[in-house]
Amino acid sequence: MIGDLQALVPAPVHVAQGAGRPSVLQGPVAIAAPPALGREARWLARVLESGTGWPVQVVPEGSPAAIVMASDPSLGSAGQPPGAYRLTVGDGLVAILGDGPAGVFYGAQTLRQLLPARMLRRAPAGPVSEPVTLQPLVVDDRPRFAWRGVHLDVSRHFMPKSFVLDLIDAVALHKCNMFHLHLTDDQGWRVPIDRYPRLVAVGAWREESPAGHKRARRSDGVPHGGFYSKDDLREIVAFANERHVTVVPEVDMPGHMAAAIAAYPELGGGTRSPAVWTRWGVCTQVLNLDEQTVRFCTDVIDEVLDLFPGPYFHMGGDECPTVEWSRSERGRQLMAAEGYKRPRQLQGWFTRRIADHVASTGRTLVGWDEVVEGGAPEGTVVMAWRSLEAAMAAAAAGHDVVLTPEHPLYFDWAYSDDPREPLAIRGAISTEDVYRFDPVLPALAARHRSQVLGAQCQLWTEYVQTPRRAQYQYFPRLCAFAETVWSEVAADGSPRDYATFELRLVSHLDRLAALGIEYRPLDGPSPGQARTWRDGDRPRSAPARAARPAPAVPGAVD
Ligand code: TNX
Repeated sequence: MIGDLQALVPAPVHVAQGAGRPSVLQGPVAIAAPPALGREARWLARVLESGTGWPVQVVPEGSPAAIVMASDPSLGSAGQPPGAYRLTVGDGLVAILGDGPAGVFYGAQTLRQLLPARMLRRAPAGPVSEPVTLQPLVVDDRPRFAWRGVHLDVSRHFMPKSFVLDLIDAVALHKCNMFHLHLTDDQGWRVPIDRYPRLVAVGAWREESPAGHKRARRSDGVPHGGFYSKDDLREIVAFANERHVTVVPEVDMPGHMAAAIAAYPELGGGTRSPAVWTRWGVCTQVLNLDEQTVRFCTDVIDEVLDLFPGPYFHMGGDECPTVEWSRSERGRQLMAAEGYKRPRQLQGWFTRRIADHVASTGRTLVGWDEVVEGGAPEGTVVMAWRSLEAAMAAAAAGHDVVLTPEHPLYFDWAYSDDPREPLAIRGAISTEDVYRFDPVLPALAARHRSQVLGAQCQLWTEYVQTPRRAQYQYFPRLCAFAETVWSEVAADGSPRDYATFELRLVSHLDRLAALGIEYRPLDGPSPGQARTWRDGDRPRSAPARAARPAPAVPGAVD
């Protein structure tokens, strides 16, 4: 039994031996739930039936059932993020008590992890599954942070909808609850906007991409692109919603807009010939500050918010060079009219225009930490990516903060300096580095602690061309991340123990395998995942051993 308990990822707050006889699950299974938990009950019935082949039925509360779901608001407490639950196994029963639907959902996720890993498959592998005996136990659990986020960049490389859905499923299995979709950037626009059809007709496609590392300045000559339909995005939102995941859409502005400017050149500064960008990095071409351009942005936001009914809108705001503004007539006029001394203040002007509009829709604005420099309006949630100091500055300025530091939460970085690692933007961030990260920054004044909503891991996809490669970059780092945002640290403040996490992780990898997730093995990439060396794509910091030519491995993705 202890083996099973140790293998729960993320670790629950408390697990104790339960009372009574073991509980045996076998088909047919009934799940009793009140109407308010119908969605959670039907979801569990579906995944259980798929993975076991047992007929699973949802029945009204009070009916005889092997699994019972109920809400008990006293499990939660004021100031505590929703999601607390108690899972009790014993005397033939599995009882899932939650603080509400979220808690019941997480209790059900824990139940899935108590079953053999093969039951996470989408159909039974072999004859209908044998009965499963569960030893008596009580799991008491609750989330540590409200924002347990996973980010995906679908601009640099378009990722098919099927992959996005599978990823959201895995995000929910790990009890994360925010999914940040980076929908637009210099290299591709992925969300259709009816009022501006050229955004996808033109902006979703680029002629080619860098080959190897961007430093090599080579191109692959292969067109790339794609976009979701509005119904695809509605489906993604509904799928996430069923799993207690909120989708946060990002339309990055006023920088990172070359794809939109390629579609509508009048949005730009006219200093470069407009084209969907085919390089990686920071593009000096940005939105101009004309009133019509602000109008374009608010029009786009209206259509995006129609698709994404969640409480947040992310306006990006990162890496916006001001050279075009300083040189433009409009930029100079605005600076004089507003009495600005530095062109960076123009970004503050732009942010406030967007913020006013977002506020009028009743949503909360989110931005990368650069928005603080120009002066972001009160109430803006800040994602601190450049440094922990940026997080502290944002908190000191009164903002709620989500910690997204590039080290160790940028999963586009390589896992290690091993020359077999597939080509990555930088390195290295190990699963252990992620595990050791704690969103409670020791240097943050106690009075600002409650402004830390949580943390988020990012997958930028300049060097991540396929879903297989994305899975490699996420897993198992995402498993470690989930524990930092979900699981409480010891009451005495002692650091988390990576060795015991790794023991659980080894069993947890069987679950990922059953789900078909091509994670990175703990001892390094498999031959099919390892990189093939090509001229010019060696990382600059590659150690001497990289000089030895690696074998040409068929199936390597870059
Ligand atoms: C910085 S993080 C960026 C992205 C890149 C990423 C690569 C942020 C807000 N901007 O545009 O993709 O680095 O790691």
